Amino acid sequence: MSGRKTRGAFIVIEGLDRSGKSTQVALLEERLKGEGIPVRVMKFPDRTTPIGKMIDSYLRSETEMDDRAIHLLFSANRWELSKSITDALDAGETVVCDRYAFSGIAFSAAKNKPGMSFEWCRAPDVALPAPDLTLFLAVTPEAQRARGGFGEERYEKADMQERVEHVFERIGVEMGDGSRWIAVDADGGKEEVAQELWRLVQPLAKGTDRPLARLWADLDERVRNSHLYI
Ligand code: T5A
Repeated sequence: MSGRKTRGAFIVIEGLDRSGKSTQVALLEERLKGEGIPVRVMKFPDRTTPIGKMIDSYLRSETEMDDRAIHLLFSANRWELSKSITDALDAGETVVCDRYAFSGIAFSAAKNKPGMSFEWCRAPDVALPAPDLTLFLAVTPEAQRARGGFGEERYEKADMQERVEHVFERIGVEMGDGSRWIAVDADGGKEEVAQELWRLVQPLAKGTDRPLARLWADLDERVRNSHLYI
């Protein structure tokens, strides 16, 4: 397609449970395809891989697991698929991803367990491909609970969701200048939210010439450089 840039854009949709992420990812995919833009949709956890199957069983409360172990599996699930993300971007596809490392930090740090500080929870995801844009779907607890299926899985409890939201807020603040992380009011109707998301995604729809960044690359570099002087 004319006007395409050197690589596809990496767009992540984040939010609390039942905030409408999957609905919006599907509408965004449809919109991008309608514009003739090649799209790759991804979702984390990806429950189809062997690691993903272990995560699925845990989320359905069919198995128990140490909190630190399940955290590392969620991250491993992203690393095992990270090459598919970069390959798709290099091939010029726009990658639209339903949840990513931010959920990994938020849901684990919200447990407030020994050894699970914010920094510890972030560490395994440092250097993953960084999204060009993360859209955080903000819903009120009332809207969240009114939506179909809430309460079926392990983390879908009001107090847990409230703690998760606080961690997401911290992540949003730390993401910096406001161009890479944008909170969107997602209490409205599906089409209304979709219009707003499209307004934000459209400037990236034809891809980008910016080199793909790595998540929290500054932290990674600082720590690796300090090791050179040990
Ligand atoms: N998790 C995830 C971790 O702990 N660590 C990690 O690293 C990762 C990646 C599963 C759990 O795993 C945790 C977080 C989660 O607790 P999941 O598979 O993404 O993650 O599961 P859910 O968050 O439950 O995702 P869902 O896909 O079920 O919810 P969505 O995608 O937010 O919501 P959606 O689009 O399916 O919509 C839910 C319902 O609401 C309706 C829909 O029709 C549907 O019935 N709806 C609306 N209704 C009214 N107005 C709107 N605007 C609506 N939008 C959707």
